[in-house]
Order: sequence, then structure tokens, then C-alpha cells
Amino acid sequence: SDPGLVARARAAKAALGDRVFVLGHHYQRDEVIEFADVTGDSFKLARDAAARPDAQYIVFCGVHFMAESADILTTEAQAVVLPDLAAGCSMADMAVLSQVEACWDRLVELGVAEDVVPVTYMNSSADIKGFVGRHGGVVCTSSNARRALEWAFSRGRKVLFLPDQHLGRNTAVLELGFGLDDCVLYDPHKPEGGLTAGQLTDAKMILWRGHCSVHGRFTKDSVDQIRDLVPGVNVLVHPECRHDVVTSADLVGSTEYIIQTIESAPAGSAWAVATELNLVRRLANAHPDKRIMFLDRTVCYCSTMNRIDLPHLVWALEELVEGRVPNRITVDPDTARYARLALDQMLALP
Ligand code: CIZ
Ligand code: SF4
Repeated sequence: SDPGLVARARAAKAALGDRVFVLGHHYQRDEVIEFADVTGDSFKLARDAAARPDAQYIVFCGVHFMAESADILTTEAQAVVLPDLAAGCSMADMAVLSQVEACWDRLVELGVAEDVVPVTYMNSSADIKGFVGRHGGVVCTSSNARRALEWAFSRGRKVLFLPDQHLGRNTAVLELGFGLDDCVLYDPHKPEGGLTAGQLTDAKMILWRGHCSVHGRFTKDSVDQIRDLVPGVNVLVHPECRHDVVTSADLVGSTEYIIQTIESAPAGSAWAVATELNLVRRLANAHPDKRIMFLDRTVCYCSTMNRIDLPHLVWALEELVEGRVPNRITVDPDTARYARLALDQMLALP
């Protein structure tokens, strides 16, 4: 990266000292990760931010919903900064509060809402987490989705899973032993979700029709192709991938799990990995003794994650040095209170 920008980033960080804490999501560019005080998945980063109440500014190199979660979990005196406000998440955008409320109204109308526990993936807006907290539900990540679903099914007969259909389906079918026909897909763009009253009342898992625009693009064909091309390859995929991709893979798990698996893999082993490309590249560079490939070359970076680049980071840091707080992400107190309930419920999972 541009040496002038690197020097400016260093100087701004040095000027801010302990007042600033820079968080870098695993899917961020190398040029940004270089300046992160800590790296992690969205959940780990939110907890890391909460563990630094002395840091006045939290610069979140990731996407919008992650910065919201950090704001919810940090003190009021701390400001969470997102270096580019256009860094959203297409999956989180697929569940809008008014749509989820319409779905809930339909469940109320059918007389089944009391049986339903809402569960939302961390990758959702604070509004959606607040909705879930208001209705006695829980947030989950890709590492605790199974425990979150078990907890939800101990409280109700049905789950409304938001917004990632794949994580919901993969967890219900592969980890809880549900059948594919126990799951229905609620499409917010169709009247009544595109489901009959019978389908909605009979289903155990109501899956919101959302997906990740990166992980959702890997195909079973690419798994078959890599197995032909690289005999003995281990296929390692994220649970945001489609069900047939996950069932044809060797191992499935969260971003943190993928990193640990690669780190502990024996030298000489071959891995085809289906997750964000920045992370796969970084793992490949860090482990030249292992053969690490991206599962499908036609899939590309998460475009919104990639919006955070060194120029945006430098700009944000220099604004802070000047005493201005750019791009502050705040969640209104009422939403934050209920979202916090659903997040705390996740932290209390057995
Ligand atoms: O796909 C993502 O954005 C993930 C896995 C985020 C996270 O860190 O939970
Ligand atoms: Fe959203 Fe997918 Fe990008 Fe993650 S990788 S931020 S889920 S679009």
C-alpha cells in the first residue's frame, strides 16, 4: 500500500495513543488489518470493544451491523466510528423491521405467535435484534447457533430464524436432526411470505429468505470440481453456504473455527476454503507449508467489507486527531435496551 498513507496512519494512531482502539474484522483488507489492535469475528470484536471502556474511540473496520453491536455493548462515553458509512451488509439489509413486524402480525393472526421464539443471527441490524429482544428471543453467531436453537426450542415449539436462511437450515437439519420439510421459507417480498396458513402453522423452523451475497455463491459443483482436481483435498466451508455445499464439504464452521482448523492442520495438507477471500488469502500467505485454496475463483470479495480501505481509515483517524468524531454509529436507547436483552441471552446460553 501507499507508503505515504501508511506513515499517516501510524502517526495518527501514535497521536491518539490509548484513546483509540482499532478493531479489524477477519474479512478486512490486509492494509487495514495491519493497523488493527485486535482482529476477530463480529462477536469477538464486540466483546473486545466492551473490554476496553478506557478507549474513547472505537474505530470499527467491518460493516455497519457490527459497529451497532459494538455501540450497544460499550459505554455511552465511547464513540464507535465506521470509516465508511457505505459499508453495510447485504444480508442484514434483507430483514427490515417493518417486514419482520408484518411477519409477526401474520403469526399473531394465525394464533401461533405464542409458540414462536425469534432467533436472529448476529448479522442483522440493531432494529432486528431489538425486535427479537422484545419478543423473548436470542441472538446467535455461527459458533453458537446450535445452542441458541436448542434454547429456543426449550421455550417454544417454533423458531423464526432471521435473516440467514442457510445458517438456520444448516443448523436445524445437520445439528438438530430436523428434516428439510420441517423448514419453510418466508419471503418478505411476497404477500403473507409466500406461505399458506397451513405451511406457517405446521413448520417448526420458519426461515427468513435472506442470504450472504458472498457465501451464498459457492456451489456444490465447485466442491465436486476441486475434489477432481486436487485428490485428498479437505473442503472447509462456512455455515452461511447453501445446504448442498455444506453437506458435500468435509468440515463446516464459523470464521474462528476455519482459522483454527487451518492453523492446526498438518504441513502438506490441502484445503479448499469457502469463506471471504481476504481471509482465505491471508491464511494462504501465513501458511506456505500448507496448500490453501479458495473454493471457487468466480466468487469475489465482500464488496461492502472492502469499502473500508486505508484512505478511509487514515481519514477517520486524522479526524479524531483533530478532535472531530466522524461517522459515529449510535443505536437509540430503547432499541439498544432490547437488543442488549437478546445479546445477553446469547451470552447466558449453556
Ligand atoms: O459473514 C460474515 O460477515 C461473518 C461470518 C461475520 C461474523 O464475523 O460473524
Ligand atoms: Fe454481509 Fe456476507 Fe459481507 Fe458478511 S460477507 S458482511 S454476511 S455480505
